[in-house]
Amino acid sequence: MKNEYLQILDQFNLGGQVKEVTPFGNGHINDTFKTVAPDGESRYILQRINHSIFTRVDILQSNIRTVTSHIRKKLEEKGESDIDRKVLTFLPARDGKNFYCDGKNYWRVCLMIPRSQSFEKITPELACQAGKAFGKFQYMLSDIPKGVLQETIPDFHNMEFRLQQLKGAVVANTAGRLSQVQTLVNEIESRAEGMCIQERLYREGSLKKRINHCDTKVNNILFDEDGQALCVIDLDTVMPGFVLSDFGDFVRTGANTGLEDDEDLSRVGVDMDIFKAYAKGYLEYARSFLTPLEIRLLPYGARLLTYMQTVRFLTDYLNGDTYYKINRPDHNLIRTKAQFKLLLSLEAAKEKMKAYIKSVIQG
Ligand code: ADP
Ligand code: GN1
Ligand code: MG
Repeated sequence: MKNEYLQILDQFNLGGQVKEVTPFGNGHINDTFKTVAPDGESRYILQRINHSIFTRVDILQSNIRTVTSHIRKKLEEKGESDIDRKVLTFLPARDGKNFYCDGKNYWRVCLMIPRSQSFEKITPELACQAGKAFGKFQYMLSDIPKGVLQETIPDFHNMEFRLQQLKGAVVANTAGRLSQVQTLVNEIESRAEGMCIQERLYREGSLKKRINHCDTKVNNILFDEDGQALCVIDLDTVMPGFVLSDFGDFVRTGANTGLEDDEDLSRVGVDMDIFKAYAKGYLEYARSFLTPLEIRLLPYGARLLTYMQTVRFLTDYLNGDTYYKINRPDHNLIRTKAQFKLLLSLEAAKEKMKAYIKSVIQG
């Protein structure tokens, strides 16, 4: 009897052989596997989509199809070489759909990008490459007409909504943890109004929505053998939203001298070299489509996404850990404290960041 994963793979038109399937990557949300052929080659990536988080798998996969074919077209128009390593290729299931449901779980398959590597640890060189890759990604998607892509997680990076969720969690106090985190709740509340600027500007008509990746971590880029960015991956959260998401979330994840769940808060702080390298790379493409207001808001974006993640981890802690995978009982509290410490460092570095962005723009 074949194992579960090989049976799932049978539902896709692979073309190549598969001997075994092994876990791959370390995300918080989906489960990723790579296939191994009898000759030892890994040709396919199999993913179990977390459908309690992505409840509309049809919308999710249709967004991904739109995004990958749009990018492919752009690369072809530009006459780029090696396109199959610069954009993901998803394989249809035997029934023609771009995912397969086994009755319980949802699965998808894409081609493994050959001779690619990904990095968990960042350097200024990689940050600059990542900035270019995410800037170019947003640029290539900037002409997708409004309404074509839907929000795969409604209000995903909407700060007002995330604060409402926290409020709900505080009132419900489901896990009985509120008294332990009251000081953090107060710190968050005192910053709340200032952190909802984008939603306000949008209502006033001075900020528009753009297509964002919404999970701009360095490990969501594949690099070639020489460390040049090849391809942006992990497209589940590509959706319309506010532009600061992709700048802010990279600074939050990449320009932290500590870990996202560091217990030693003295290690957590902002790494200005990474910030500068990412900003420089990002602006190389993004300056052509960002408005002066959006450019001015970039350092704020770093604080915003870090604040938002503090709110999200704290909400999950108060709710009794229902969203993020945890590996110890107080994992979400540790994450909350580390994010908050990073926020304090970003607040302290605000003027330096502004000055740097200005210097890049003035060239
Ligand atoms: P998640 O972060 O949800 O686990 P990803 O799509 O980011 O899922 O995949 C996890 C890791 O698997 C990536 O960081 C990358 O190292 C590797 N990976 C994913 N897709 C590919 C691909 N098509 N080719 C090569 N490596 C891949
Ligand atoms: C989740 O899938 P992963 O681990 O890259 C989350 C992000 C958070 C991140 C916190 C769909 O991302 O929004 O920023 O954890 N993704 C979703 O590290 O909620
Ligand atoms: Mg990923």
